Amino acid sequence: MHYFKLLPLSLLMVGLYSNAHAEHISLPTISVEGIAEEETPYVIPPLSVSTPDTGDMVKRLPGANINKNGPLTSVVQYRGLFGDRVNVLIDGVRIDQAGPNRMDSPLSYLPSSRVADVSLYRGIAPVSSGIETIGGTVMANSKKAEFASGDEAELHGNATAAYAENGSTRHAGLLASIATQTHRFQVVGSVDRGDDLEFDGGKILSSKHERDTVGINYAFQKLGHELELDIEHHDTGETGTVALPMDIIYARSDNYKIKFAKALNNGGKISTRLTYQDAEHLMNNYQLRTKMSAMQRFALSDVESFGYHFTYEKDAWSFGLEGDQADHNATVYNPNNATLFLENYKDIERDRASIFAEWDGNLNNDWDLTSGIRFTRISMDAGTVSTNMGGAAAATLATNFNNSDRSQSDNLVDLSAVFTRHLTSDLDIEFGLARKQRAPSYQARYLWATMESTSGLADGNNYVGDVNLKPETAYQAELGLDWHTPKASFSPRVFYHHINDYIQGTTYASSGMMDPATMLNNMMGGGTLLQYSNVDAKLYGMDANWFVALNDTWQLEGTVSYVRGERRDTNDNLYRIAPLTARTMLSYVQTDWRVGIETEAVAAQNKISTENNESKTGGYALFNLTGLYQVSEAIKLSAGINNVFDRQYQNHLGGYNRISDNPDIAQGDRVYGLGRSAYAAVNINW
Ligand SMILES: [Cu+2]
Repeated sequence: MHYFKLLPLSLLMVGLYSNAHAEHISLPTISVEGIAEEETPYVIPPLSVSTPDTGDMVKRLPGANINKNGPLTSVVQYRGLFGDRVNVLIDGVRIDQAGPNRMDSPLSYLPSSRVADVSLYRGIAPVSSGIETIGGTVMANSKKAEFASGDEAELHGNATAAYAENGSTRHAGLLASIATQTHRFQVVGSVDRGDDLEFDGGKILSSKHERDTVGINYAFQKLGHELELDIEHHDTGETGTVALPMDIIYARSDNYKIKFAKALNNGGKISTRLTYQDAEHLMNNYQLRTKMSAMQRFALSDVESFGYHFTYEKDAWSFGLEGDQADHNATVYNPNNATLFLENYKDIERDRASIFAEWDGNLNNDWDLTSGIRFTRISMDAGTVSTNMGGAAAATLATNFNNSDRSQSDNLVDLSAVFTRHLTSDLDIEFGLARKQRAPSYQARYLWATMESTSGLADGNNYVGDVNLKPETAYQAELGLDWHTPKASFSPRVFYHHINDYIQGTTYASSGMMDPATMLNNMMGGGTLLQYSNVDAKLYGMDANWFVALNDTWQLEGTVSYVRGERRDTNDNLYRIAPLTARTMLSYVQTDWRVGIETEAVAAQNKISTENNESKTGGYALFNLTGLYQVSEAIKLSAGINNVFDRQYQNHLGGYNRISDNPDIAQGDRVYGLGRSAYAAVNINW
């Protein structure tokens, strides 16, 4: 009984963007008999209809949050770890970023109008969920058509459209399919458009966005064989990223996937998957913002990657062989002098090869265990760079880099064991231990010029890399309860992460005024210069989700997330750690309509990173109204008002305004959160 699939965080919005074939959800669900324990991974249906950004759904998962660098540039944070540390899967696949600052973050590849669900492994991610899962695994899946149930071919589809007042945000998604019992063909597409967003006090310049996606998918199934082919094209147009030094002019990607699975006579199953991605990105600092001509720059970047994934599953066992190879480039140019260039990243290779074994089963009637081991080899290399920008200092840095030991490889070992003990029919206890590793990002290893291309850190500091960085090693412990009755549930988790060789910027050890990095940094404005280093860190905290049916029509539910991140080698804090956040929703539920009021209470964040020059933020509470009306089995309408009282607030994870010509937000101030926005949406299934 997948009871929780319908309940967490808003019954209110369930089904609004449900799968093309989703059946009418009969409500109230509190009469459902039999209560299951919380699902793994923990899934929520799509909730946000007011923004195009799937990050607004992900941040509703317990322990999850979003570092927002622009309206489409959401970087997943889970329990204080973010960016390259979190394994984000879109339809099961890890996507590489063409942008060295993660402007095309993985979530930007799946617009909210096409989302079927978002989920995460609470706490320790199983080793089978991916390579480099030190910060967990978070997933977003797109809507997919189903095979026909009868002998006849069937035509189905789903269309969604929404409008939000703030920024005149419009988005629409479409899925149309024709299917028999053995063949299925679907086309998907989406359109997102929006103008500059507003807060009580002005506008965020520039926070406009535009994005189109289109894809085709064919699937075949017969006698235990499954085959799927998928091609998608993504095109993000001019989109602001005020927390970063440049804005997106375009980010285009073609993603190909082929999957094959076969059920074996011995009861086992083999699955294979090949993926290919080709993405290109243009950004600049003068089209969506003003920059004096001497400082104007644009950058072209690209990534090409190939991935493979083979698994064999039988009974409780699964075995896998997988890997990927990514090739990155990024070059900076001066638009006013076509001869000038700087090769920021040149022929960067980051190749991963990995094997794993996992056992997921019942030890006896009372105990379940998920346990696995994974070995990974990561090989990285960079080409020789050149530049004619930045004078002698940059030339010296390039020469030093070209003479350095750029070819590096790391061997990683992941181990995990998560025990679940069923104490009573409605109470489970969970206990987990893991060791997880992550190799340095290509930015941390190969950033040779003093720049800010840091995988979306957005701390405003300039960085230099270090080819000799060691991998991060995390030791993780997790303890949780899962209490579930027909009328109420509560699933708290406490966790502790002990991370050795945590990669973080520390003050660059300059040899003096003639140090080439110091000289180049001074030439570029003289901001704080940090160098990626191995330090020691720990993170600990708790997160919980809960639900109470007050009576047949009223229900209350929510999540609370808290994390504390500290250095162990100094007494500093870690950078950009989500403040204590609690979401609470009170809903009134009828058979074909529902309304709710949600509060989002966020505490002040005073535990900031001195090393990163981070600034504090105050606490605030927002109120959102939501409503859903099921007109017929096929048509659902929804509407609501976010930030009803137009509260002015600054989200700690929202980054700093990098734009000099916004009269409403000073340069260097934290970007304001969105003001009031009324929205309406329609969802049609056929
Ligand atoms: Cu970019």
